[in-house]
Amino acid sequence: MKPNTAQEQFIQQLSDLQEIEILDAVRSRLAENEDPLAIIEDAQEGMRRVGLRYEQGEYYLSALIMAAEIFREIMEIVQPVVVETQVASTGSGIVLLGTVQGDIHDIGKNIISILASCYGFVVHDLGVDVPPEIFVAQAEALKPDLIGLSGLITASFDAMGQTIALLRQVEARTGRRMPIIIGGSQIDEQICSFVGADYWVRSAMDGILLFQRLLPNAL
Ligand code: B12
Repeated sequence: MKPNTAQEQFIQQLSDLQEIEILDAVRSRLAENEDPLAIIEDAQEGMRRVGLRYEQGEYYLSALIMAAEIFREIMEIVQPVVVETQVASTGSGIVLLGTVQGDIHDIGKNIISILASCYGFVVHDLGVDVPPEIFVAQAEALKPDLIGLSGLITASFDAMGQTIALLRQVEARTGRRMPIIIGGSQIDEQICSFVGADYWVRSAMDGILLFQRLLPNAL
């Protein structure tokens, strides 16, 4: 869907790294009872544009750092509202989550972690730059019902593939099937089949809907 003018202004403010203006806009949107997830989605689009401007040489690394800091501040405001409004324990089950080795992007993964907890899943978040062996050890110890891998940089796709190959060996050894979902702004169908994952998503809500579809009554 094409953003409307107010939405476009919001996205552009984040893309322009206008910290004060964007935080004010977040507060006003919440005051008008807007869905906090719609705010997060627009902020995600703003971040995508920051990334493009970096890719095109208009922004330097410092802009990515600044954008991450602004997003952190946005989440500080939005998160309590998400927790308050999204409580709907319609799903259940254990989710093992982490950003794969070599990648330190965690903003999207953290949103998934918060939302999945709100929706009744038990989340074990291993953090960022997680080696394949740690995923395997935790998968064996925690016996998750599904595994979510996050990765945003091209270099992380090999790590995803290695992690998934080892997790498939655990499945073969134990006879326990663990659906594997990958997520991140650069992920698509081609990467999903390249790394051997079962599913891929690029939005938090699509991720949660998928979790619910896969694990309606896991506990
Ligand atoms: C902020 C940012 C950073 C911050 C990250 C801070 C942090 N704590 O995460 C910092 C400054 C550290 C950073 C560093 C780098 N970055 Co950076 N970064 C970004 C940026 C602008 C935004 C990412 C973001 O947070 N988006 C907002 C969140 C909410 O969206 P999201 O991550 O996509 O997550 C959503 C979905 O994808 C999904 N999701 C995500 N994970 C998962 C997992 C599961 C299981 C599920 C279900 C769903 C799911 O749900 C989330 C919520 O809806 C992106 C641009 C982009 N298009 O992504 C570049 C980008 C990812 N970075 C890029 C690069 C190149 C780098 C660096 C290599 C730069 C450098 N020269 O050092 C380093 C890499 C460091 C490393 N080893 O990881 C490139 C990657 C290009 C590529 N193809 O490899 C991008 C795409 C920018 C660009 N267009 O060039 N970066």
